[in-house]
Amino acid sequence: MTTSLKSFAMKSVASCTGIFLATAAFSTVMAAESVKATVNGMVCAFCAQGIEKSLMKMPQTKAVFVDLKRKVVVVEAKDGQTLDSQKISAEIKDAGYDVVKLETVPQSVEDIKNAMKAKK
Ligand SMILES: [Cu+2]
Repeated sequence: MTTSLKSFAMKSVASCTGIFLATAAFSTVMAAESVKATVNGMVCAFCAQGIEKSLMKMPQTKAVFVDLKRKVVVVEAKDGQTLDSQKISAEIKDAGYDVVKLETVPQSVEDIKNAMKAKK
C-alpha cells in the first residue's frame, strides 16, 4: 500500500515537471508577430467588421483586432507563419480605406490590447 502511494506521488511530480518544461520552451520559441496598420476612413463598427473579415481570410492570420478610436488594425500571424504586410495593406485599401502606416511588431493581439488598456 505504502509503496504504491509512493510511486504514484513520484509519477505525478515527474509529469508536472514535464508540463512545466514544455510550457517554458513554448513561450520562448513562439514569439508572436503582428502587423500593425494605421488606417484612415474607418468610422463605425461595420467598417471594423468588414476589415476584420477580409483579413481573417488570409491563411496566415491568427487574430485581427480593430480599434476605431486609435485608427489601428492589428493582424497577428499564426505560430511560425509570416504575414505579408503588403497584402494586408492591399486588403484594407481594397475595402476602401487608407493605410497611412504599416509596422511589424513582436507582440500578439492580446499584448497590444493589454497595452492599450493600460494607457487609458
Ligand atoms: Cu463604417
